[in-house]
Amino acid sequence: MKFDVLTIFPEMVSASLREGILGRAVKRGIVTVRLVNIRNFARGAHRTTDDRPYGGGDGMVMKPGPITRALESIDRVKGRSPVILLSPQGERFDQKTAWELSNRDRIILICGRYEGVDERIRLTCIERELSIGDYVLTGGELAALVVMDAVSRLIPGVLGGERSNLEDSFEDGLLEYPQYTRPNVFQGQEVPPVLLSGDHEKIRLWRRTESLRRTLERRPDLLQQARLNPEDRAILARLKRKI
Ligand code: 4FV
Repeated sequence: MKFDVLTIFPEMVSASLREGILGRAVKRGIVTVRLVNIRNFARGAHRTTDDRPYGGGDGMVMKPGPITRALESIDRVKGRSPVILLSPQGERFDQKTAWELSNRDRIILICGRYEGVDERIRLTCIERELSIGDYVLTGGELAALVVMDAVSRLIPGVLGGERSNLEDSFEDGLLEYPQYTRPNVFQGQEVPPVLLSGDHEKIRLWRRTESLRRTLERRPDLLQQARLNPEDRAILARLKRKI
């Protein structure tokens, strides 16, 4: 997987690409990230990438020229690699979108700053717009890192042996079950005995029940589109009776 990230703060992005699972994937060459500094495509003595909004108002807007030239500097086959703008006006980024994007071999991410980008960027360059949530960031870089992280961990070989992403939260539309590790008693709190039983069927059933319970309690909205089997429905009915 190859990411091209257009930003005026490349250091902000590269810093997070040196650590953890994403950093290891980059070191192993499973994921490559090319940082394109939009300011390198700005003109004028001060190489400005922003200007005052037409119609007045606070804040600044990113100029269309530098972003367009930065995008044109990338040798790509138009239409082959999605060009994605991170912004609060985008469609909500979720696990399903992460899986979708993980099947692409290349993704181009544009990070806005200030009040956002000139609208003509949307009209001419952007194929998709993604939001990581209904709040306003100071820039798109953190959102780009969220997308790169969530997508990269779905690429074979990135998570390595220690973890499969098949039991993730949202994998089947449910929240993940509670996790425990040693010691089995901590500050007087015991690990649920079933987890120490070695009875894999009992453990599977406990974990499924706890996933359904947690989803019912915290995110009942997810149950509508969750992939539930008859056993899940029976567990849910029992849980609802208890509430
Ligand atoms: C954002 C979000 C976000 C808006 C103005 C950058 C900021 C500034 N991006 N999901 N929420 N972007 O708040 O993706 O340019």
